[in-house]
Amino acid sequence: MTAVLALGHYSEGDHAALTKDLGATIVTSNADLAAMAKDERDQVKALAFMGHAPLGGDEMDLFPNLGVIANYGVGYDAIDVAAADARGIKVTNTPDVLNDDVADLAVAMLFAQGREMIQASEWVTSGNWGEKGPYRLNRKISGGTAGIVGLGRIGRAIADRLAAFKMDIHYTSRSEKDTPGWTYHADPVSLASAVDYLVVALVGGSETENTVSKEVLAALGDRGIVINISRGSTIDEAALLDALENRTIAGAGLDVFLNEPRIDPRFLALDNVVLQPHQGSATVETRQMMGQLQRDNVSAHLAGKALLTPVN
Ligand code: 8YV
Repeated sequence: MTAVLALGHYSEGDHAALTKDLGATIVTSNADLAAMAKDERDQVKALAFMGHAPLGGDEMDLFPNLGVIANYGVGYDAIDVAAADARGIKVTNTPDVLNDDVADLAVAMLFAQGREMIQASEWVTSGNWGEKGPYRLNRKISGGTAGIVGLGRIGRAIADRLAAFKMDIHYTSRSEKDTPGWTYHADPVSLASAVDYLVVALVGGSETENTVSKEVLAALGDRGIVINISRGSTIDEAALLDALENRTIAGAGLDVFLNEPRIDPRFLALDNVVLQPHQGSATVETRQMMGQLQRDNVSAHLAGKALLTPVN
């Protein structure tokens, strides 16, 4: 056993680097932590964490010498940071390196759903194009009105892309930003009533739970398309499913859900959605940078140096 324990389903490259560069022991589930022998747990100084299963004080207490939890991802809502604070444990994340990929996927889903690309592709592959004629007309996206829920680093990257499509940008955020020409809304209902596309780029966690509520979805209306690349928890999922089934909104592009990866089967019966398996940051290039940043934070801690991207 070594000073570094890694938890998660790592790519081959990350797996190799964790073991080679850091001599890490790798386990895949929270249950594996409690199964470790006490003398092994006592040696752990750093935990490289990947995944979305909750990591709380009980797990932290298994490792009396744990000094850092280095999260693989920008969102660290799975980690109880208050519990880490109380134990003097630092938490780090992997911000910025994934902004482009997550923003790209948000825009791709907006276009895929808006232009009905999945349905239109099925029109081709089913032979309908040859037998029945052209696919039905869909909708113009460029020049539309988009609302970004949460104008942080990723929200800004999405807004910049949509602005290039001549879209009118509205947003809601903790505070008004210096974004000339973009319209700030103090609350998400006001935002939703002003736009056709609602793109959710919030942090996860209890403070943003169900920000996109039944009322927000009603305000968005039947031309509305919801895009979510944040966390499933930011949307009232039952209300979203009702709205999609009853077509009180037009559609959705979703990369995140409650209870991933076993998502609500109601999603699978819908024909007005584009569904992705939480893959916003999942490119070879970006995952390499995320893995490197995670390992650099672990190395910094072991060397007694300042952490690169601390969150507490
Ligand atoms: C995950 C993410 O970290 O960065 C985030 O917040 O949700 C993703 O990049 C990744 O899927 C590994 O769990």
